[in-house]
Amino acid sequence: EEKKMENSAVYNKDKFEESFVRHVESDLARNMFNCDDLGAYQAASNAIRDSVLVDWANTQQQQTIHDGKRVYYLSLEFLMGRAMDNALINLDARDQVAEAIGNLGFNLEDVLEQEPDAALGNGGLGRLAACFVDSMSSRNYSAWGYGLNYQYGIFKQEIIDGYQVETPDYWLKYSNPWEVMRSEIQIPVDFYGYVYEHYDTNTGKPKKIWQGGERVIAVPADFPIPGFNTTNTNNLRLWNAKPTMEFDFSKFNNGDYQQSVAAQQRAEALTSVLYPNDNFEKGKELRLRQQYFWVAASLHDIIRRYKKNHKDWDNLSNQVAIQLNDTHPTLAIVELQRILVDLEGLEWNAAWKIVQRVFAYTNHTVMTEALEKWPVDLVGRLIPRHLEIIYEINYFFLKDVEAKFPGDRDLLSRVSIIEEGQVKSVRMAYLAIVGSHKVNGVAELHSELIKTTIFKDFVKIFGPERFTNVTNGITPRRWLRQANPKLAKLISEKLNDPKYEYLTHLGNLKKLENFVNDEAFLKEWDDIKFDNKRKLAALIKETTGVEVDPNVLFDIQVKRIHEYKRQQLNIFAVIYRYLHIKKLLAEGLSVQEIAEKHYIPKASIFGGKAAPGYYMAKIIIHLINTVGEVVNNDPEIGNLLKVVFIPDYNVSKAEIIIPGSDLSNHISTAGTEASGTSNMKFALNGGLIIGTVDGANVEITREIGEENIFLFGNLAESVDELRHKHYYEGVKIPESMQEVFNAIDTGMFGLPEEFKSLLDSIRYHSDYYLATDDFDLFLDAHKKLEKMFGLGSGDPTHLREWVPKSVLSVANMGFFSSDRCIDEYAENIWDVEPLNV
Ligand code: 26W
Repeated sequence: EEKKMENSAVYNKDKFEESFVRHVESDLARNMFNCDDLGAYQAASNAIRDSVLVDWANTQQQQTIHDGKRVYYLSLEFLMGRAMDNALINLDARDQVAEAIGNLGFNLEDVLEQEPDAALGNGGLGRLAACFVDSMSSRNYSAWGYGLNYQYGIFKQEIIDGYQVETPDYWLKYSNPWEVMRSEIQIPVDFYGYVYEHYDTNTGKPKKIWQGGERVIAVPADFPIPGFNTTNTNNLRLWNAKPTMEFDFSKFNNGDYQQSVAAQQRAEALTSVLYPNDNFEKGKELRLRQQYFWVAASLHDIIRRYKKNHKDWDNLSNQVAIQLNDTHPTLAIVELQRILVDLEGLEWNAAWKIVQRVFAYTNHTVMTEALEKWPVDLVGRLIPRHLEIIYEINYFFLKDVEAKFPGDRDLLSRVSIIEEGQVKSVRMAYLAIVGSHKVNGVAELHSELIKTTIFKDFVKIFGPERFTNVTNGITPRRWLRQANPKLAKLISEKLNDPKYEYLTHLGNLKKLENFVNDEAFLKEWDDIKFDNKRKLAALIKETTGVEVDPNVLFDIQVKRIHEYKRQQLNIFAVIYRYLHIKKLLAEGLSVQEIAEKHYIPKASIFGGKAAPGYYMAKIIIHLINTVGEVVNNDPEIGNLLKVVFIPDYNVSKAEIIIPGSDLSNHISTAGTEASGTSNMKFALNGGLIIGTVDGANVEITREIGEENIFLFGNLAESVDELRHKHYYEGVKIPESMQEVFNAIDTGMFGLPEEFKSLLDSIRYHSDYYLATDDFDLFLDAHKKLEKMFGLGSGDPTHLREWVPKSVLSVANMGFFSSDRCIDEYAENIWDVEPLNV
């Protein structure tokens, strides 16, 4: 502890101020008199980074000396959000730095606001990877993340006239103090070209040689990942694509210098943009190029590190565990086989056994439109040798299947890694399963579903042992301490835990149950919620212009817009509510009477991005906005109902929105949401959930108790039958929903044609996501829960019925820490233990 104070500027105000000024003067080349908040952010970040880098260097050195097994988490997305506040929290230096920054004439909150989000991800999968790197550092594992350093993150969303408009997110407008460029590391990655056979005089055998046609250089940007309450600091390595210095001399000699330079410049385009699709596969060549570039560079790096101390390839899986975050990095399996066979001269079978022991694959979706398939032609052109290896892997695999299940031609064609369809393609999920020793789903229900549906045949072939479950988790450092400092503090006081150790032992939250009858405590708890709602109301006012009263029920749905997540169900219910409030008003009831007897005042709050090419999702956004336009401008309705769409939902906004929720919606069609992770974030912040029996909602219910969550809707096991019924007997629209459709069709919310295809997908195209089957159940669940809410803060019903549920939710969320989740991966999949540096 004392040493900490001596060594590091972040624990010593005077030293921090000195360091800050030095960074202003020498890094920014400014002086304190013209240093604005942005300058202060950069100088402060640099000063904090200096401390992080000391821990980082020590950690890496210790890990190298120890020479134990390392974990490599390959993810095409890391949705990190802001780094500065997180670093201060994990270093336990926030108070000191806040004071030092104050002494220098700045306000920490304002300074933190300057940092752009690192939004290098789409949604759940990317944010999960970010929570995981936090937990891997905090739990003292030796683990690296590998990804791409996109110059453009997920697009920024503006809402113009009620429509989503995308603008580029050039997040590196100012230099990024949190990245360390490693220009000295330059890894060549080849594309295209051809394969030839060469007689190897050493072995007397023929050997395959791949002669690449185009070369790009991979240069890493490293992001230190400090753990909480430990000096363990891992590395997140994100690759940049750079041109080679090797010019095309034939072009050059032909006087085509311009073109030669232009071709070079294209290299940088490789890592320029994150693909904005979530749960939808669109086989674009540049995307496959990104995947191979990233995988080849990462494996080269991993193998280079291994070779420094090791010669025996059989030992590779004792030193290296590689986790594939979905199928996006599946080519790593092929690349490692190529390295071992073609470059290191191992025999095929020996190499393949090593490969299988090294890799494990996490599946995040059962939706078939999201499963990656790459046309054989494209793969063969881009990476010709890899296509040959894929064919060979498939050949040996199918041979084994044939030996195990002789004569089952149907089975062979069902499980073949190559799909013989209209466009012959590589099925990446099958390749990932065949090349891994473990495959996991991300919540119990999901892990069961993949075994009985999309991967059923593989359970038969490899046995159930290859398949396992690791229920997702979230980091309580960001999602409680950082997002909700007041609640985190109250908890630390109640648990008698001034050092916030519960943030790494989240099961300790259980002790909050002791206070569930303590009225003063409940009041304190509710006051914090009210305060968070005020902050959220301010964000709403600032981003939409709409004023919402923090006393009303905040009913929130924020997540990517997708038909399966059913924002349409939610907005239909809002319209239904509006129509019925209007009826009561027309009958002469006052707003007050309606609030007391029929519909409690509430604000329906939405947010989330639609993939730019997802037509239906964009219609849903438009409908939410036009409903808001009508409702919010209705002079009769007072605060009974407000409808807002917060533009550009991202990690930083989530940190404000989630703590301010009374109720959040996780209402996917049963069986479609693999896990969900925002459900965990909301519950950990004392919001109640209305949800379907889907994904992690099931386990959340088990942990917090079914009286503390509002579940509704048809179960996953009924979905097939209901779809079948819709298809053969037609869709039955419930009366309640018909009222809503009539209102839309008569133009209450703008031109009905604009919403026609959304309504038609339900009434004429089989209602695939079962909105009609769950609508009345959804309305019923609302009726039930609204009684319990009472009339918000101060109301005795509210304090007696609602707030205790909020406390009990938080008290029982310990299981959903990503620390637990990472420990499970470590024990059951990676076979690694923490290393105390
Ligand atoms: C190839 C296009 C594409 C892009 C992204 C396909 C699939 C994806 C992701 C796997 C989608 C995703 O983010 N899935 C979410 O993963 C979360 C973390 O496990 C789960 O909590 C969500 O339920 C799941 O939708």
